[in-house]
Amino acid sequence: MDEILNFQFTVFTIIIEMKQAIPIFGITNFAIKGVGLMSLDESRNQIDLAFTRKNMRGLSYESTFSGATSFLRRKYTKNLDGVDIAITGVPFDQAVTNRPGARFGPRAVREASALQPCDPPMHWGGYSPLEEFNVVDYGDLAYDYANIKDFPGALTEHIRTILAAGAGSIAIGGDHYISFPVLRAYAEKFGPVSLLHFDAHSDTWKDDDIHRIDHGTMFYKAAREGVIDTPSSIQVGIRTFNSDNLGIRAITARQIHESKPTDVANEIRKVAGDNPVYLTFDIDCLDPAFAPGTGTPVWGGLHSWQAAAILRELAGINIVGGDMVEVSPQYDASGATAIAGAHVIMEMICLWGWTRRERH
Ligand SMILES: [Mn+2]
Repeated sequence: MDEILNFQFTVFTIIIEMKQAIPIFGITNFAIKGVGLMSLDESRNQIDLAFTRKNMRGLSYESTFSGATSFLRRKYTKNLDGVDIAITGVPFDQAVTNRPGARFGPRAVREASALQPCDPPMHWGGYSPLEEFNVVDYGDLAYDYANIKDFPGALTEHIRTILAAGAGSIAIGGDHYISFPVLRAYAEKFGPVSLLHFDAHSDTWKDDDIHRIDHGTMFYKAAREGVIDTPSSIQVGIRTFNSDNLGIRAITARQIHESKPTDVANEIRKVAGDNPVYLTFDIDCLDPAFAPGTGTPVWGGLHSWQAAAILRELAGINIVGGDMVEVSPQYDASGATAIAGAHVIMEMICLWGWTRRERH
């Protein structure tokens, strides 16, 4: 057995040396270092880092298919001391207009994320936010499923607690209504934020009943309540008609298909300026071919490479928090939707960390 392993290590070392000599396909020496022999060694022993991890930082070499599935194998904790980003699940889907199931989203996305924490993310030039920042899994929001009227207040308080500790939050939905109670907490701290909204739908349908809990009208309410600043907000990937979008700039999916990711990112930067940006990503922004597991799919959407490239091109934007919503695992036969959602959140972590790294 040892001989076989030694042989494999020798071959592996030669491959590493070759790649170091010829840095092709964007493979950098730094990235290769991250998948060296040590990771194979550690993968034999690491297990359940979600609760055995001693440190909030660091990659994970735990076998992707085993162990407790916190988001990106981060430490599960309710202690926010020194935390930079708290990932939190919001398993709520009582606001949907069509297919339910997003309450199971946080679990599916945590499981899907087990593929990602063994390397620094690709296309960030060796930058490794999981090693530079304290990112934890703060667990899920607790709420009374049969007392829906109490849900918004419970979620606002949950996020308020995270922000008061000096951390940023990234919520895993849940349906898209969850963004509204989250935004209320952000507005308390930052004032009206610029909403950077990836979605097939505008979610700004007129609805003057503040007590209605609806995942298609909450940004109308957020605008009316003044928790988002509409002139500096922008929507990306829209492909459903809305005659009154409250003056919010929208880049349609077709416009994205007919332009380059860099141009889309530049337009977003121009609209958002240096304002605090809250990034909300409805997974149905992606085409149903890439994200079938969602409640209200619409054809003609973004390819996952387009979303990945646009997000990467936004490096340096003043992001203060975010969410990824509407993953509904029972319509996600291949698991692709949850995988896409986990990648979106990794990019949000990169964006958040990149901004702190550049500015502080
Ligand atoms: Mn949507």
